[in-house]
Amino acid sequence: CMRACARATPLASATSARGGGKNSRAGTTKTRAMATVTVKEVATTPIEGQKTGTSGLRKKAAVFSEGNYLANWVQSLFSALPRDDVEGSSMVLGGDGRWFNKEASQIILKLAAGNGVKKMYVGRDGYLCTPAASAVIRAREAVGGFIMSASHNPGGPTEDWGIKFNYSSGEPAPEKITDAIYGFTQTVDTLKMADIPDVDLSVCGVTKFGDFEVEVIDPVDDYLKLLKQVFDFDLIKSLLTRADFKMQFDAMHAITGAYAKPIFVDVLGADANSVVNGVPKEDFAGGHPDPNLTYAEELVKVMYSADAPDFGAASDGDGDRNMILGNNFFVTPSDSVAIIAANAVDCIPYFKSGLKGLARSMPTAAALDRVAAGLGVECFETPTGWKFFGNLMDAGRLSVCGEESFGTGADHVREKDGPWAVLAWLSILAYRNEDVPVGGEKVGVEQITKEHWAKYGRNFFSRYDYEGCESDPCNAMVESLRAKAAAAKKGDKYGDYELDFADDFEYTDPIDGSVAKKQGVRFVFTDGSRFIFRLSGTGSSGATVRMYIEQYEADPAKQGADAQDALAPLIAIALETSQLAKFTGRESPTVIT
Ligand code: G16
Repeated sequence: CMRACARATPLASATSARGGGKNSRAGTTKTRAMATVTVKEVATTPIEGQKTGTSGLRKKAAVFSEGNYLANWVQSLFSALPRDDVEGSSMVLGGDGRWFNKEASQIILKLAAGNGVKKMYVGRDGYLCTPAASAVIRAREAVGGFIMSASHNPGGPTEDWGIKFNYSSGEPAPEKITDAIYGFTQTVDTLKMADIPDVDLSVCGVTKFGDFEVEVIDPVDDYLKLLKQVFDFDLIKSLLTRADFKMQFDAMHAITGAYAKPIFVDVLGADANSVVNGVPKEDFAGGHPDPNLTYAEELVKVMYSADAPDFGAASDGDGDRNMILGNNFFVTPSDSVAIIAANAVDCIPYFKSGLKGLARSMPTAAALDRVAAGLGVECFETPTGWKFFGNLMDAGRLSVCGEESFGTGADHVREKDGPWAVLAWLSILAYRNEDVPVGGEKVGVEQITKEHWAKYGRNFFSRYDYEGCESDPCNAMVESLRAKAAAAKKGDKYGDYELDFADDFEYTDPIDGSVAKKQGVRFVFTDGSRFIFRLSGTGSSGATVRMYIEQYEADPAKQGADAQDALAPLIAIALETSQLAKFTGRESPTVIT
């Protein structure tokens, strides 16, 4: 579907100015000639608070769509990147299809052209799920890419919007870049906007403006090609086409709707009804596209019914998170990554020569560490945020990693990958059921998980989220926890638990030596049990407190307990130590995982 459309904008004859430059009012412009595309220098003024969080900049959509809010950040990004990286480069643009992405795409394209980018690859309709964006950056050898998404946060004019930049290996920009962007947002005074018309993003093809070109690409192609290299599609197809196997994938009206039918149904032969909520909507149909037990309630209801499918999965707004369910059974993300890692070499061709290493974020339960020990490979404990895995992958020391926040992935891309996690589980199920005749006793998600616990032990885990709190009392609570951790001593008693150590997690990147401080206050006990508190870095307003609880159980007779029951004493201790109710006024969490 190539539509070559060469439209060279005429050279502007002069570098005329109408009040542009440093001290001029926002909104006035001056033009200057640049190759064959005219670049306007639009005056702007810095906007407060454009600091990147755990994953990009996230704010209310109304904030982003107002004035130069987005343009200021994007211009600051171009100013922060080395000139040689930007000039003449290729970049990628896509997003989760939420409200304002269409307008934002046009703003970003004009700024890209104005700042010297030569070529932009854009997913059709502005669509690219986050892992696909990472795949496209790598496949097209782009210098980086923009992902327009506030991830699992709701979308629409009154909800959230977000943007992040991934660098040339396809990974979220490291903090040294995001810090530099923030620096420029505090002084930005000029936007370099190419004077080009809006580009039709609804049709694949190339549009040229002088030296600058925009190529609209199919959002699925590069990514699907990569997934076919990673997995044994014939093996997965043998499972999905069995008459006695049923799956349900819930795209939550978000971006994986654009991927689920082409991949699961069209290529892998799943029944068309196995994809639900599969059409991406700008407001996610009013839903909260966060695949957890609270927000993916439609899927949870089906998977906990009498007639439940064998396998259930959901993904989030931008397709990087995943939730895995079996028939009346939930797999915690911490267990999920451990089980995938334990089975990867047998079931997934990409890993057939072995795993280089494993990694999890600090609050993620340590089930993965036990698999790493069993396999004899390194296991890294990083701060929350996928960006911390990238260096390890680039250095060839990490194959599979995951986070308790429903993120699972591998080094085929540099993002967590929802569809990949689903295909990984389907690969394990297909492998385990290869010799089971149709109508026979199939091996299910629950059996695979329980066998894993029996072999490695079970790391009971739960996370409590207190969403939409006021920021100041939450900050005060974290400060008080820091003080308590600093004063705590090895051997201190917390109920039946004996303290091993307490600290505020700090990470030194083993590859580049960069240090990330204040990444979560943790109290770790001598039996490996832990509780951890940190504030979310992905909200768009207010504060969200996350409390993480973990306890190891080696005895198979006790592994079947409900996690909330098994963890109740430690939860009570964590709530008491933190004085959470007193600080936040909250008696109960908004989400329990
Ligand atoms: C982002 C990051 C993840 C992180 C998650 C939760 O995910 O990419 O690495 O674990 O946020 O972060 P926080 O606890 O700070 O809210 P996503 O899916 O929102 O991009």
